[in-house]
Amino acid sequence: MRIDETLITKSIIRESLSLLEDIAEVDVVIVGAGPSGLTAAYFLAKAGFKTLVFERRLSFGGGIGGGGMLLPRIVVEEPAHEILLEMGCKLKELGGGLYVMDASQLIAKLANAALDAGARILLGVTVEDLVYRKEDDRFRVTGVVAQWTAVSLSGLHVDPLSFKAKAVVDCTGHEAEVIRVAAKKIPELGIKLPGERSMWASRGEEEVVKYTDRICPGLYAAGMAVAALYGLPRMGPIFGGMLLSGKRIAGVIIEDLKRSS
Ligand code: 48H
Repeated sequence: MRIDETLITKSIIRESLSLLEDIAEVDVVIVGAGPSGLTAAYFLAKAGFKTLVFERRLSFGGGIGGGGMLLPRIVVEEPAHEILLEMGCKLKELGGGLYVMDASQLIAKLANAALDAGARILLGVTVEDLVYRKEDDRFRVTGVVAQWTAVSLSGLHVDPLSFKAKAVVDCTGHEAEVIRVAAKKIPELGIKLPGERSMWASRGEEEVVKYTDRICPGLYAAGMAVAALYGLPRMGPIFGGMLLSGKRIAGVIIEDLKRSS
């Protein structure tokens, strides 16, 4: 077989530009491809919404790959295990409603489920700002401002691009990076962001799901970003709360978008 280098170059450029043009306007932008972001992407794409995930790193999974202190297993509890069974994960029952599974399998299955459902995941892109409007004295987030992570790291002065979305979800984990931007740039929202509290697994798991919701029109949060936003306890390497938080925010957004259409 004769491989034409020019064809490789041209097809990558053509297909990538066509993708970028298509994602300039989507239904939902999810920032962060960790467990909460991938689960939210799965449920949103499955419901038929045009869903785009921006991930800063060149890999997905967020904190899953680190397991517990780098030991390659994670724990998940009922009823979140049902999401994983639906995705074809192998779980080992521990009793008391707890299950243990392989961390790399969780990353692969979550990402695969989101992609198969139709979500797009763009790796190596950092969301650095928001786009918002003030309408009738209310603030509405209408998109994100993103930059290639390599460019951000280089320190070069390169202007970013904006991506329009009806809903933007902060799934950036402990740092709650998108909410942090909103707190700084839209002080009228009165966001405090106290940061997560010390470990208390059962309370952390329950509360992270309970507090998962819309922050203001167009802006939502799931996963550890919710714990950082409301000062909830951390839970360690148990991931049921992250999955259920991702599923819950998908449900909230689906209702909001159906109502506004
Ligand atoms: C693009 C970004 C940006 C940005 C960050 O940390 P994550 O795994 O987040 P969650 O909330 O889905 O899951 C948290 C879980 O992994 C965890 O840490 C738990 C349960 N801890 C408990 C405890 O006690 O410690 O994933 C966030 C993802 C990462 O992949 C980041 O690279 C990415 O978001 N990210 N992507 N633009 N500005 N900031």
